Amino acid sequence: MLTSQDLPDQQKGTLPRTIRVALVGNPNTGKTTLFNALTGLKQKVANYPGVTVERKSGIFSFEGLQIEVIDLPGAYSLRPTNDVERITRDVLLGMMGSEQPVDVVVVCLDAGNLERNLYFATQVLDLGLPGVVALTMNDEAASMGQPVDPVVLEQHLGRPVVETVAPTYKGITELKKVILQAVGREGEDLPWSIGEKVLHAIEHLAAEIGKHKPMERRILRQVSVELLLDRRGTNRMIDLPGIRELVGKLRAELEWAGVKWVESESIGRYAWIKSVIETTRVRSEEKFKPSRSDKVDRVLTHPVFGLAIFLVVMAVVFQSIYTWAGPFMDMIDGLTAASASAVASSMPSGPLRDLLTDGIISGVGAVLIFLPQIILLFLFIVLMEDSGYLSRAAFVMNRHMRRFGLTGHAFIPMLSGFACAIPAIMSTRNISDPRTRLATIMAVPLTSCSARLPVYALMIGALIPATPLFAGFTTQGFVLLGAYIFSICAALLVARAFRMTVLKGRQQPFIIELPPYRVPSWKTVLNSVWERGRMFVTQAGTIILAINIILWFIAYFPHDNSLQAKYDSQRGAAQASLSGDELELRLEELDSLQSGEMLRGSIAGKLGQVIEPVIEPLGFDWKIGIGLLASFAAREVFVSTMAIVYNVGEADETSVSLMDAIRNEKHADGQRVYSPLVALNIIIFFILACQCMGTVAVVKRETNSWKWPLVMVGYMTALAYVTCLVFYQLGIRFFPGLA
Ligand SMILES: Nc1nc2c(ncn2[C@@H]2O[C@H](COP(=O)(O)OP(=O)(O)OP(=O)(O)O)[C@@H](O)[C@H]2O)c(=O)[nH]1
Ligand SMILES: [Mg+2]
Repeated sequence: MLTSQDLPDQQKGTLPRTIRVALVGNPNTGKTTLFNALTGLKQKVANYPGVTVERKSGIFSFEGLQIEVIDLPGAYSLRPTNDVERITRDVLLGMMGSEQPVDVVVVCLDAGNLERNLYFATQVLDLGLPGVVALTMNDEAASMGQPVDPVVLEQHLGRPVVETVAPTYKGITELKKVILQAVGREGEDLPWSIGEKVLHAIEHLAAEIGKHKPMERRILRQVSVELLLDRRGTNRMIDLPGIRELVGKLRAELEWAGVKWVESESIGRYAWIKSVIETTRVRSEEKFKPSRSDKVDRVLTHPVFGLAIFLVVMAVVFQSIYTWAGPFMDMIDGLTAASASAVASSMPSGPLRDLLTDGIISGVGAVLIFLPQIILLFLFIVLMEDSGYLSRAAFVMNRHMRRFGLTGHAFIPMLSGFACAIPAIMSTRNISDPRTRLATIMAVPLTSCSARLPVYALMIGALIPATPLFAGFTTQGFVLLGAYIFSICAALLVARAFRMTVLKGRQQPFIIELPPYRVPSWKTVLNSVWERGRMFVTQAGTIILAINIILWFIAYFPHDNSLQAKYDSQRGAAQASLSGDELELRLEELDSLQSGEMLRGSIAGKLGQVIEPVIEPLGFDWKIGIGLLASFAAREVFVSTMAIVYNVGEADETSVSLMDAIRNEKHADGQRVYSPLVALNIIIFFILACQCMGTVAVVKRETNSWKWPLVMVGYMTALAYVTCLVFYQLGIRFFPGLA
């Protein structure tokens, strides 16, 4: 095994204190899986291209040395076509602010896609940085009867090639060793040729740029190739004095000489790559098996069957969220109630006891009860992502997305929006057309994120009957599916509205790589579900807890003690004149009247009443108003606020669940507050309203301006209000049975 003592002297002397290593390669080649295996971190991995969109770094130590690994977004070329690819280029060329250039670059090569992968790999190796090649997915290639021989590949590339299967840690130690050995060893040029005339032009240009801006030779060469050959180039060096003119002149000269400069690079590289590939594929005893993926794909990407299958998958997902989560939810509910009554019976009555039972235990419990549903939702999302199904769904949806001015690329952010809008908005970086990207950013916050799920689940659970429909599906599952479909439709329509007005522009072609189907790795699945579950619980235990405490205070104070006396005397009167069930009922009624009156007098109650006139036409009363106000902090807070508002923790023997409280809540005139119509309207409001500060912040960051986040908040608020108003007003006229 190699230690720092084994290194050659000249290398030891120059060894940096921390060795910086960049992981690069085409999208979906296993870079992040490798990164996680090297560093022990848990960055997101999934089986579709474009998962990583930011540079992420982590440190591990090996043989007494510190090694910093940088995981980069996948790229198809060093001539970037979108922001994600730009990051990779900038890191490799040391153009990332004040960041030091990397010491070693590890190129991931997917053995199943060697030809395309080698295109980018050779571009990177041409930079001359010390390089190592990680050959990934060779296990898959072997099972298809087409493994790649790493030894032969190593001879061609002139750099060490290590076969890795990161999900099982195969080759990781070997890779670490090879990385250390590579430090300080610049790579030789690869034996392919771009053509003499083009080479000459590149050198001419490099010399000219070098006069204005001294740079390392390899960077200079790279910049010159980019300026000369990339017609859509975004490199700012073009603005150096005289360079734009020189580029024009050199191109004209090449054309004059009959040189196809645009294709010169790809022709040269692919010619060489072909010769490499012919010798690296091991002719396996087993015959090459045509992939089963192709047959499956014919069905899953079929315009009609594909769409039908997608809808069935979604229906199963949302019905299972109800069916499977039920028993676990009951368990959490039971635990919450038990702990509230345990606290209540062990403490004297008073504000502190009320705070603990009503504010903390039942508030946080009301949110935690939805943990099983969140976990199931994430389980399904991960399964779709890691099996490779997501790209197929995007492919099927492309033709439908086009009608809305988007492409299939926008589908992935929209579907990941079911988890959370923040990473979904970041993943729009994969969309290269800026207008399509902005329209997608504006629309994604409408897709139904997991923070909304508790609100839907509460409303549906309390007010939509679980009438069986067919084959195990119930109305509840369908209303939930409907909420998600509604959110997607709203997002698409909004995108279309933007694309037809302020973000008008031509449609870009849609190209997506369909990754091979993979059995999702249980590690990825567990990781992702665990992380999400942990986040949800942490949030319930911190932010939501804090907001609950504040809410409890403003819902409790000013506490009018004379009210207590008034109701106590009425209770005394009832006890003297009534008995049995009648007495029980009267006492319950007095309890609810008292808490209603107390809440009405509290700060929160006053706030709710201030906005009541505005929300009354939507079918919402002032208590719901308190919930709406509070949910601007975080959507889940709506649920815990309702628990506080309806005094759910009231720890006596007849303690009721939040759903029962909602079902039984009445206006002063005895009318029920909640009807199925009101429940649906609350769901619609939560789909459309912008109630997430995190989203606003990420839109500000991604668009680099305040304009777009403000546009987003404005249109979402208006859309939510107007839609709910129209829905409710039409509903009470045409469907009085639901009202
Ligand atoms: N069979 C096999 N699967 C692998 C291997 N390495 C990674 N995977 C799987 O390949 C998929 C893609 O892995 P990622 O690590 O997300 O790929 P990436 O290169 O980071 O992708 P982007 O971030 O989208 O560029 C996941 O489903 C991994 O579980 C490997 O060596 N063999
Ligand atoms: Mg990645």
